[in-house]
Amino acid sequence: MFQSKDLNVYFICGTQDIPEGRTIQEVLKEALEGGITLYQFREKGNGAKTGQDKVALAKELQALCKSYNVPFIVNDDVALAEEVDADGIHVGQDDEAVDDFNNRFEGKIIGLSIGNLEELNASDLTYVDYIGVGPIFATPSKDDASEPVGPKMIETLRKEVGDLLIVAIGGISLDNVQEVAKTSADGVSVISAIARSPHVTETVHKFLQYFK
Ligand code: TZP
Ligand code: MG
Repeated sequence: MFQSKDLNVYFICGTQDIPEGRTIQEVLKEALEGGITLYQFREKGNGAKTGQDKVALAKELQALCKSYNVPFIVNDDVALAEEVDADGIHVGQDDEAVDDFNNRFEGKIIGLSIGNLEELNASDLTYVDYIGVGPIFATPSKDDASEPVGPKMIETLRKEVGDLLIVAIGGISLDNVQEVAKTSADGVSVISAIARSPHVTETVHKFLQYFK
């Protein structure tokens, strides 16, 4: 059963997010050692793998997650999520509509990005297990990110969605996570503050402290 604690420290990462001199396998393993609660494979942008290379990498990272009992979620790529039998799929507002694929993801985790009330009102959440809300702060990891909405957006959307799980995303670091932890968000989605940390395991430990 997918629940609030599964979203506490949700690590998102693709090869494009890894600093020079490191590998995604190394960084993910250290993040898993630290106790990340969910992992999303988001392979997109400059230098990202495609085709069979992407499939092979997904399978390798999925096996790593499995050995730590951490669910493996695929970003955007519904076909890949199906091919590797991922634990779930996360889509944005411009990706394939949840209504079009939900019947192929029964019993799996479905996440949807929502940036504001307008997007919320335009979204059917019937089959959605959690929403990703952001960008909360300015982010270095998404070229087409919209303007930051601030931690307040969590409460604005919380009033509308009731108990639906919410994870905050965008620019979240150990310097500002406290502001997010004070809201009703169930957790934080993080790319750079974990992927670029010189001490990944320790950084994850520190994030976890805010969601006990
Ligand atoms: N969606 C909204 S912001 C973002 C995504 C994928 C990037 C988050 O990365 P970071 O480095 O944690 O700001
Ligand atoms: Mg997307």
